Amino acid sequence: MKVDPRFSLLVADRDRQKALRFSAAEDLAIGESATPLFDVGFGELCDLAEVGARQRQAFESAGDRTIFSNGWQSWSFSGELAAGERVHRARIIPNIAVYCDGPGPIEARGEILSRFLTYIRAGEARLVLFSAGMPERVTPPVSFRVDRSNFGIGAEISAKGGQFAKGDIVAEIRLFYREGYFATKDALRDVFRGFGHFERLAFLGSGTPVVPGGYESWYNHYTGIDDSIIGGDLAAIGANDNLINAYYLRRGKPTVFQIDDGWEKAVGQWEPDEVKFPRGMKVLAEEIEAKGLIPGIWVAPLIVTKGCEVFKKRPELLLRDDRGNPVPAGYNSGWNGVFYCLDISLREVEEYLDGVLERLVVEWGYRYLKLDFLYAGFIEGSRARPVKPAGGGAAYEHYNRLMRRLTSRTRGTRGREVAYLGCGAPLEPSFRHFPLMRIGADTKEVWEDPFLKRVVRHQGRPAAYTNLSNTIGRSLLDGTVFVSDPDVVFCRTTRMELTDTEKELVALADFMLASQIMFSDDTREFGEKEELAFTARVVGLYDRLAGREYGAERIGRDMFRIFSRDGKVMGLVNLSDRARIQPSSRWNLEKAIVAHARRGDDTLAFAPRSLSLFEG
Ligand code: 9PG
Repeated sequence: MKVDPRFSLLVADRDRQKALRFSAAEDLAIGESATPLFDVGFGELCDLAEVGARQRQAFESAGDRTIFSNGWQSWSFSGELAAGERVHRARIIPNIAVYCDGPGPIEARGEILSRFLTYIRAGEARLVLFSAGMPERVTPPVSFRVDRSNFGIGAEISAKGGQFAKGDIVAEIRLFYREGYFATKDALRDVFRGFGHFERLAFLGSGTPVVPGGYESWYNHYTGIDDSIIGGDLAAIGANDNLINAYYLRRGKPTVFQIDDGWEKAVGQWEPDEVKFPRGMKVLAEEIEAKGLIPGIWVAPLIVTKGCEVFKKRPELLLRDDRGNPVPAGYNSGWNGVFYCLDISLREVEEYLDGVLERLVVEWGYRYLKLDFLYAGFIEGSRARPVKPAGGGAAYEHYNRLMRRLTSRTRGTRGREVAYLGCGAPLEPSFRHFPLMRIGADTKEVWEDPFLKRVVRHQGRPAAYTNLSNTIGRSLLDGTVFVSDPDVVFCRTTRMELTDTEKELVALADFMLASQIMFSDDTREFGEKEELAFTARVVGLYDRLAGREYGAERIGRDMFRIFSRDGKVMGLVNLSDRARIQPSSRWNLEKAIVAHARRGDDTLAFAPRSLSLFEG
């Protein structure tokens, strides 16, 4: 292993894994956006992980080796890539690529960039590398670059502006070899249990993983909300057998009712829009609470749009480039184009945002805070306070300090517990603050938006397809690193381009491979024959599938096996646009739980965009 001379390495055995602990070999001031830690060849990695000779041979000769790529933030792509496959970067609108990229150079030809964790898989065999961090100390986020041709791996940290004294630990990388999905998952769980971060969510549900659920306004109304629309939604939730009432509320489970984007004066100005919400937001939180639901609200604390007050009146709070111009943090056509972000190194920004959270949680009484667009904390720029001891100099140190403060109100009004959901958030820097985390792109009432898919090619584009591939791709993180929020399940038929089979696929994949079930339909539109019948079927399936742990594994492009730990349930997910033929010997149509398959001679043809499940 070639270790960068600025660091020294200590290898230890922990949790039946190798712990590679890197510390500063000298006093260091980090000036570059990506600092190399080490480079290692595949053979040496196998030696280090004590992979036996036979397994290693199998590894090297397998025809179906894949590399796991985990994108930087919630909306970035995550999943296994086979030879020749790559993730597209948004084009045409460069400020959209900013969303998903993360710090450091984008991936070069011939390599796969993966943040936080990566693995190489051949059949059941997995060689896994990840940044385990340390519960007692915050370390910089780690990126891995895997060479596609020889599986050599380079690792680097993102710590620009940071300083380390000689001997300071800069990273703890874990390495292990396991066979099987659940053996891998257990190894991750062993490490992240040490952070104890799930305990903060105990009130949202019982069991592991916790399964919170509820209503959110976004995919129902988008920004078109007002006091009477929200009031109407609230009244309607309990009025029929919709998913949230049937599966959560009526069964006495904690249920969220979350107001999304559209309540505020402007993105970056977190006061109620007085025209839409003349009674203010506090009274709504009380009304939600009075109905026995947990009041939730959306806020994007780190970003500012051109129209908002901070942008105009407190320009000194904005992150700037070295010529003094505000740095774009993204592009959103709904927010009249380019938007910007705050300089999170500033005390004034911390005080200002702390005041925003104080208002939402303490003054108004919201207890489920969806903090969105958090990736903006890592946008590169010249931060005003780069030097210790002003609070740490690197983005990850500022981010950590700020997020700790913004999520510090764990009890709101009358001592009731508060939960924070991270969204659009950098995963490694966020997990200890946001055990509840959006792990994928927005789902949408359409499988793919052709313009976003073919023209913009943004990896985090809102679409059922991108959403599902992330839910599957990140299933190893659910219940280990995160209580995963896969975004919403749809049961509606109006304003809806997904077929029943596609909606069922979303509903089941979310339930089996992630934790939170959010929902965003207008339940007043629901009729007995269609929406309520569909809902009853989903609830029936949830009840039948509950109590087991599930996993998924890629078997081909857009094709996945799905299975329970106990082997009692198995199935197939086809995310492709074509029917896919599989040998029928594995599946017994007589024992189907849900099947979208047609029998051929010795084969089954699985319908496009479908999930089939069988009793094993
Ligand atoms: C509110 C929304 C909802 C939603 C969030 C986030 O990459 N994109 O183009 C992109 C667009 C919108 C978006 C995320 C990504 O939506 O995920 O649930 O809260 O903000 O504006």
